[in-house]
Amino acid sequence: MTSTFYITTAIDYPNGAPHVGHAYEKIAADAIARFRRLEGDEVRFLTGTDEHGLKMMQTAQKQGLTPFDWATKNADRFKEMDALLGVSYDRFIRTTDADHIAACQAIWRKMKEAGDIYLSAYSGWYSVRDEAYYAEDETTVNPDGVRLGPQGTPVEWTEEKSYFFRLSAYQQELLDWYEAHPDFIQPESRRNEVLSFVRGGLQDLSISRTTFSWGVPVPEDEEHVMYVWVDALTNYITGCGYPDESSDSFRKWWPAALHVIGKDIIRFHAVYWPAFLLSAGLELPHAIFAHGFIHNRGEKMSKSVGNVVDPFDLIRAYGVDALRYFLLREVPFGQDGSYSHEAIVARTNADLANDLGNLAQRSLSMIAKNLGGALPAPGPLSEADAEILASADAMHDKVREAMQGWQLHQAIAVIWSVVADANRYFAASAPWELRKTDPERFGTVLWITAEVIRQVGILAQPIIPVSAGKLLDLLAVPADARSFAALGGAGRLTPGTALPAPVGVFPRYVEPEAV
Ligand code: ME8
Repeated sequence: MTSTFYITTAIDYPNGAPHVGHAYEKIAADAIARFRRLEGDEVRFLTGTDEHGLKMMQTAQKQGLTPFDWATKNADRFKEMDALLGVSYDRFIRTTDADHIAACQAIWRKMKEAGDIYLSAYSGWYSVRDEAYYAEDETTVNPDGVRLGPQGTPVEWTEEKSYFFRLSAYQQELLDWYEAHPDFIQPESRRNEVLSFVRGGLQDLSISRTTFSWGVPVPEDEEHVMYVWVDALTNYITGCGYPDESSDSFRKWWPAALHVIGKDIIRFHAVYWPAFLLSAGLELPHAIFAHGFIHNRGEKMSKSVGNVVDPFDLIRAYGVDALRYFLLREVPFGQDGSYSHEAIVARTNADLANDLGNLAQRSLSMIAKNLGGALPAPGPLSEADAEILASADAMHDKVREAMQGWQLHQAIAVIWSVVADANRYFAASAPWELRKTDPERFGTVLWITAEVIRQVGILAQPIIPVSAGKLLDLLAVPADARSFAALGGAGRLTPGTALPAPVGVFPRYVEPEAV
């Protein structure tokens, strides 16, 4: 029986070009989406851009563009990045899309009907220059007695009409939900962080603004636009058919199986979002996974430091699959990780070019040269043959287990440990000697090696889709025999199959000056 799996990423602020952190999240969500498709699930994968808010408006003004044109220009860059990375989304949502505006207004009305939205006043230290409110402890008083915000601009005590969401009413319901659904917030460290925040008490949330207009108008009170997070979070339900709750699409996909987000926005997703959904009478997503941050050589990336890594540069320098492999293998999913040229070169050359690439190249060339390119038939299996075949057959269960906790790096480790075993098996079997001394064993060793590579290729598709596809092409695995259903004994390579001439699939990275 196939099940449905609806996965989403955060929607990025298109207030500039994408950086490697944006790329990382999309790659990870894409790997999970591809994994579930290969497991046989029906998958819907949503990503997009979060286009409203004061900052978007301000930057657009500086560029001499309308906010919408500025957002479009950058949203196009995000789409271009996704296309290059092979991000297999089903919809790229923009929060300026007409159906999204309708969805935001619909959920707002539901929350209002539930008695959870009320008009009051928002007060705080307001900087006209920054167009932002600051908390008392973010301000300082200078020697002239002028109070300044964190950017050094003067602030005044200001009160503004604002709609509030009765978040305080949801404290217990949220805590009960977290307790009843221990996997709702992952990883564990983030769950604990959210639990202690909510236990500390929740204050009502200001959810509208009157100081700027670049946002979704509040229904029946167009002086206000919605707080950008009400608008942004709602994308997850717009993306599957809301507000038409009785539509086939909404009933099929909602609640989402997984929201993949970064650790900095866990509170919005694990506290505000479920409270909005509860208020609107909608079901809650099954899980929220917060990944860590990618740093540049251990340092936080920031525009002012000038160390922001451009994903387009990385793709050009290393290739898409090397980048995908590196980020997913090197960074334990849920923890912070670091990017450096040396680390990506080391991974690419060791794991991809040497371990998997050479094994494929050596074994397939032997078949091409000595057996006319036809897959040999295995003879009786030795203990070593049976052992490596059993390890290959056992990968699927282990990978699946790792993926139950979204441990992508662990899933890759399982596959590459079999690659390492296969290399040892190949070296110990010394097929280059068997060729003359024992042709039957020669065929057996090559068939076994090819069969292990087939299973590695199938399982590696979510991680390195293009190269894994090429590897399976070299083994003449038909398109309909590449899903996980063909793993293990179900899809063994057929002796006698004519293989295409082997070509290298995983190029070694060579420093440009060394070429
Ligand atoms: O937060 N490493 O947008 P955003 C890894 N629009 N991930 C990173 C990162 C880094 N260095 N920097 C950012 C927003 N991210 C909102 C989301 S969702 C309804 C609205 C992640 O463009 C970040 O954690 O600032 C978030 O998940 C995503 O990139 C978009 O960040």
